[in-house]
Formats: sequence, C-alpha cells, structure tokens
Amino acid sequence: MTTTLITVAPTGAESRKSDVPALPVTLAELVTTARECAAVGASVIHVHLRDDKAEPTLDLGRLKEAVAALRAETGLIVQLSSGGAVTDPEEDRLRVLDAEPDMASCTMGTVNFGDDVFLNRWGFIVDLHTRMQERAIVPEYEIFDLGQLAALQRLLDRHGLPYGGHVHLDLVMGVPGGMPGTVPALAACLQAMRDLPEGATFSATGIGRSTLPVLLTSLAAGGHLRVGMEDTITYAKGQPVESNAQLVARAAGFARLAQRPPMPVADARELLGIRHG
Ligand code: KMH
Ligand code: ZN
Repeated sequence: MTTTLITVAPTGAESRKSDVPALPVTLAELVTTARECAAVGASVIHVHLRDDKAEPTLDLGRLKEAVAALRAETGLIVQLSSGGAVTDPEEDRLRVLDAEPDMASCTMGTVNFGDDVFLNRWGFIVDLHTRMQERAIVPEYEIFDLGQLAALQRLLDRHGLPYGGHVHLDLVMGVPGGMPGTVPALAACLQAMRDLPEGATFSATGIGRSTLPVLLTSLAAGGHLRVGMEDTITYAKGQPVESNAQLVARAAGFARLAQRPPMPVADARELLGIRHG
C-alpha cells in the first residue's frame, strides 16, 4: 500500500498571535504542537519562528535552539523556512542553513503575495540550492505558480540534483498573486511535472478556503499533503482552527479513506534522502 507524506506548517510568518491565539509562537508551544502532530500522522515540520513579541524572526540562535529541541523531543524531519517573512533580506534567509536542519524550503521564483512581493531572484535561488547541496540539506522546492516548475527544471539542469538525489516539491496554491487552489491548476502542474526527474514527488497545500479542494485533489492525483496554521486558520465556516493537530488529524483521516495512510517518519526519511545522524 502506498502512503501519504504529511507535512505540518504550524506557524508561518503572516498571522498575528493577537488575531489567532492558538498559533504556536514560543519554543514550548512549537514543541508541544510538533509532538501532537507527530502523534496523529505528520512526518515533516516546516518551521517559522517568532521572537519574544511573537513577530517573525530568522535569528540564528533561536533557529539552532528550535532544531535541537525538535530533534530531542520528536522524531519529525525538521524543515526550516528559508522564505521567512516578505521583509527578510536575502543574507538572513541564506543564514538559516547555518542552523543545519534536515531540510529547508527553496522557493522557485518571485510572486505577488497579497499586497506584498515575495522576492526570489534567480541568483538567490541558485545560491540556496548549491549551499544546500554542499551542506547535505534536502530542499523542498516551493512552487507558487506554474512557471516556477519550469524554473525548477532549469535549476536542476544547470546545477544538478539536490542532496540525496530525490526531488520533492510543494505546490503552494491559493496565495493571492499565485496560482489558484483549483483542480485545473493542480492538473496543469501535474502535466508540467512530467518533465522533472523520474521519481520526483510533490505535496500540495491550499491557502485559506482552498485547503480542502487542494487536499482532496492532491490525494486523488497521488500527491502528498501539507497542512497547518501557516496556511489555514479556519477549520470550517465560522469555526477557527483549534490546533495544528486538528488539521493534521483531518488530513490523516482523508488519507486513510483514500487507502493511503500517513507515511511513517522512517519511510519519509528514506524517500526524501535525509542524511543519517
Ligand atoms: N512567508 C512567506 C513569505 C517558505 O516558508 O519558504 C514565504 C513562505 C515560504 O512561507
Ligand atoms: Zn513557510
């Protein structure tokens, strides 16, 4: 039986703690969330940190502390965000790799991001990709729009496969400014992914109300899942998300119904080519 890799993105850089009280913003809250999500089927955690005022931060000391705590308290694969917040400078985003996570995100192009711009120059993408190769960090390529799949193909052609040799990407759908979270958009991505190296895998996440359509479409298409309060803060109409574990449990339930239960962490490490020890 095939299984479903579930990534949880518990915090993000966009929601305010004052607006979303259930958002995990302290290290203790992050570790508790991580444990709860692991217990109900997550195998990867995509991490954004907050400072003492619950504002987004890429402080290296905090990142190192979080990687160590998540490794000590959970078996989850730790993926740090190199995207940060739209205001973060490139050098801070590159420095994230110094925290030596198992994985880091690598966004494949610039995209309008609500009223802001999420800037990802080609030269910056190449730097991230090659530094991850050198440091044995597995990238998750974040795809916000169809053309970014062609950019990924170009990156791999020119600069080689990522560390571990396996290509894994995440379709981030429904960002205002990016591709919509719809069946036709995901189908267009599937078509474009046929040009990627044999065995490449994808997960998908739908922002806001596109969460469920994207989740169901990804499962139907043989894809994996990302869920979490970075992407969704409403569980159903008028019902705020209570916890990240609530979203992971729902995703795991759908995955079981689809006869593709959650992937054990050991299998996820093997699939993604995470370094040992
Ligand atoms: N917060 C967004 C601007 C990533 O984590 O790599 C970028 C983002 C993608 O969330
Ligand atoms: Zn993120």
